[in-house]
Amino acid sequence: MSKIKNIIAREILDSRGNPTIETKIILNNGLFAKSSVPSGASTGIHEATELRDENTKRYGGLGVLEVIKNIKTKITPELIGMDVTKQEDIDNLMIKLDGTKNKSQLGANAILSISLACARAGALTEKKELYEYINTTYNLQPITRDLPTPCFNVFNGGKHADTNLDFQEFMIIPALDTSFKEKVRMGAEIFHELGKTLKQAGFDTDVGNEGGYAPDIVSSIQAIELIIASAIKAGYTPKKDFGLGIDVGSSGLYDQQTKKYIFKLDKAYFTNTTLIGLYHEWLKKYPIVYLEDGLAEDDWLGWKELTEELGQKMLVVGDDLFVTNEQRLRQGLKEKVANSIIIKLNQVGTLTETINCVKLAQKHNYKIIVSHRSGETSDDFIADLAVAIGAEYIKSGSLSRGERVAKYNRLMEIEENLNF
Ligand code: 2PG
Ligand code: MG
Repeated sequence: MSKIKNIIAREILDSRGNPTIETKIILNNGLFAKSSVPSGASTGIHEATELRDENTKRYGGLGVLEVIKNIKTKITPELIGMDVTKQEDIDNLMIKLDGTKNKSQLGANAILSISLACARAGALTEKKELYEYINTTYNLQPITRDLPTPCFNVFNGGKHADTNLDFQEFMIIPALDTSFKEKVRMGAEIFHELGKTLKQAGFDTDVGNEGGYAPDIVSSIQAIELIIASAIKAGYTPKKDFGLGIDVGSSGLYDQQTKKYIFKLDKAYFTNTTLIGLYHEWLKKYPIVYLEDGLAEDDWLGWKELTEELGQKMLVVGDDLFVTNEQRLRQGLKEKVANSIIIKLNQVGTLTETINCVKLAQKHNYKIIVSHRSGETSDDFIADLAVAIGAEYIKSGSLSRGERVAKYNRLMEIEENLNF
C-alpha cells in the first residue's frame, strides 16, 4: 500500500531568488512528502546537467517550467503505481528514461527532486526517521552516536559574494571532542566575535550566499588572521579547539591557456607546483586541517603532487574533481589523488548514485564531507543523509541565513534522538 499515486512538481525560489523545483509525491496510502533541490554557482564542468528554460525570457532564462513539464509528461506516468520504498528501482528507471550520461534529457534537477521526495515518502511509509530509512534501505554501516563535524564557512568569497576575496570559503572546523550542539555554539560564538572584529576595523559585515561575512579585505591571509584573532577573543584556542578549512574553488581561478592560477586580490599567479608551495607555507603558519579544490578539476597531475605533498598532513578534498561521480572517483583512486570527497546529491542527480559513490569512497577510506550548494532551499535532506552514511563532516555554510542553519538545526535534533 505504498504505491505512488501522483507526482506534483512546482517552481519555487532558492536562496538566491532563482527558480528551482519542489516535488511532492502522493501515495495511495494517503501519505505525501516533498523535497526541493539546490543549485551551485561554482559548478564543476563534469556535474550532471541542471536543466533550465534557457530559451524563455522568464527569470532571465533560469525558469524551470519546461523541466517541470518533463516531470509531468515523461516521468510521472512511468512511476505511477510503483512501490515508493523501491528507491533503487525508481532511481534506475529515471536514469534509463533520461538515457544520457549526464541527465541532460530530463535534467538532474527534475530527477533528483523526485528521488529525494520518494525517499521521504518511503520513510513516512515505514514510520522511520529519514536518516534511519536511508541507512537501512542501502544497507549502510550502522548509525553511531557520533555526528558529522560541521565545517562553518565564515568568510564567503569567489563566486559566492561580491567581494575581492578570490578564495571561495574559509571554514572553522571544530576539533573539540564534544557534542554537535556544542560545536554549533562554538561556531556561532566565533562568528559573532568575527562580526565585531570586522566592524571595529571598519569593514562591512554583510553576508554572502552562504551566510559568511563578505567584506573587501587587504589580502587572502587577512581572512585567516581575522578568524584566528576573533576565535581567541571568543575564548577558543586554535588547533586545540578548532582547525581551519579552505575551499579554494580553484577551477574558477584556473586559466586554461596559460595553465596558471590567477589570484587578483593578492596580485599573484601560480603554476600548480608553486600553488602547492603556497599551501605548504600557509600550513606551517596556520592551523589548516582541510583544503578543498586546491587545484582545478582536470589538473590530475597537479592533484597527484598535491596529495603526495599534503595528503599525510591534512584533508585533501575533491569537489569539482570528483563531482560525486563513481567514475571520476575511480579515476582518482587509480591516480592516487585526494584523501577526502565532497558529496553533493545534485552533482549526480539521484540518491542511489550518491550512495554508490559514498560506498566506493568509504571502501577506500576516503573521508566524506556532505555538502550543501551555494543556492539552497530550506530542505534539510543533507543533514539526514550525512547521518545515514556516517559522514565524518558536513558543510552547510555559516551560522546565519535560514537555509544554512536549517541543516545544523536538524542535526541538533537528530543528535537528541540518537542519544535519547
Ligand atoms: C562548493 C559549493 C558549496 P557551489 O564549491 O563547495 O559551498 O559551492 O554550490 O557554488 O558549487
Ligand atoms: Mg567546493
